[in-house]
Amino acid sequence: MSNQHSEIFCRHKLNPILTVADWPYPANSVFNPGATLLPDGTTLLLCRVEDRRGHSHFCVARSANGIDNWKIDLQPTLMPDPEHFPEEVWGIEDPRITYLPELSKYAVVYTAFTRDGPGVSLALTQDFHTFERYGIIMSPEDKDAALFPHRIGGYWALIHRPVSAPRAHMWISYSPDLRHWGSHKLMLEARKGAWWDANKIGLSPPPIETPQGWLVIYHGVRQTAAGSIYRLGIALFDLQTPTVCLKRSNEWIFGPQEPYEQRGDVDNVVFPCGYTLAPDGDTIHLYYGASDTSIALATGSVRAILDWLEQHR
Ligand code: BMA
Repeated sequence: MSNQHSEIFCRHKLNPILTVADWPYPANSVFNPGATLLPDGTTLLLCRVEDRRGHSHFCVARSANGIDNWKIDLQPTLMPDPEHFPEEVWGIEDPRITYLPELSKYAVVYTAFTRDGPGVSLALTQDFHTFERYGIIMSPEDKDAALFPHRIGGYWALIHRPVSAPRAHMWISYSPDLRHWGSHKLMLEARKGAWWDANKIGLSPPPIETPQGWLVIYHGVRQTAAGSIYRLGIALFDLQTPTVCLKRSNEWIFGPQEPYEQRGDVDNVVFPCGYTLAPDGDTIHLYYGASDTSIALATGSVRAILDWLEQHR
């Protein structure tokens, strides 16, 4: 069974594909990138860069094949702006990119590290040079958020992860204008007890639209005597009513296995914030942070993931 799992997402042999050694300016680590495919086929990663104070900002890396020859912005692309957005006082983290055809803009939903913990912030951009900040859209403690690419039933929809300690589940909220959010509904609950996804789960990359439903890759956090283990599972949700979960995997599909995933600033973490879908509509490139230290790539097939989910739900 475990051999089958490793076939769902196949690690690239050049992993980790980006590390702080590649960076054009001093930093501590680069990880948890958002991802998108630009109209000319270029892969764009919006990388979380942690500086040597422990504060994070974003920096763009571009590559023609999404694997190597990355062109990295020579300066930080998006810095926290605590003067105008006080919620960004301790940095910005974990960007998730969704292209919104209705606005011809990319939405970047990210974590603002506020004095009271993480909150969810939104910025729009057309070119990844200038950003239109919407500020904080979900108050702390909340994170692991991304937008759906288009309105559902006339409203924008956001998946996010508020914390109601000691448990944390995935919720969905709706907005007419991306600024005012309501109609909050529970979307997916963390399991209990010994499960790999007990007590704390969160969205990983933005939801993937398929004919069968919204395919969601989420992380489960298992607390152990030696620390947490971050692993990935999948679930499928109804296209019109994404609060309805059609299928959920019982087993995780991807977890820390290689040395660069098991050892780093935070051990035993695989944390994808973005994917790109090839023009064939099936080949998925999943970009993930490994141990809060570097960026790695795993590839898969959406069709094969859906088949596996059918067999393992
Ligand atoms: C989560 C987030 C991620 C991080 C992970 C492991 O809560 O803060 O940014 O990769 O923990 O440290």
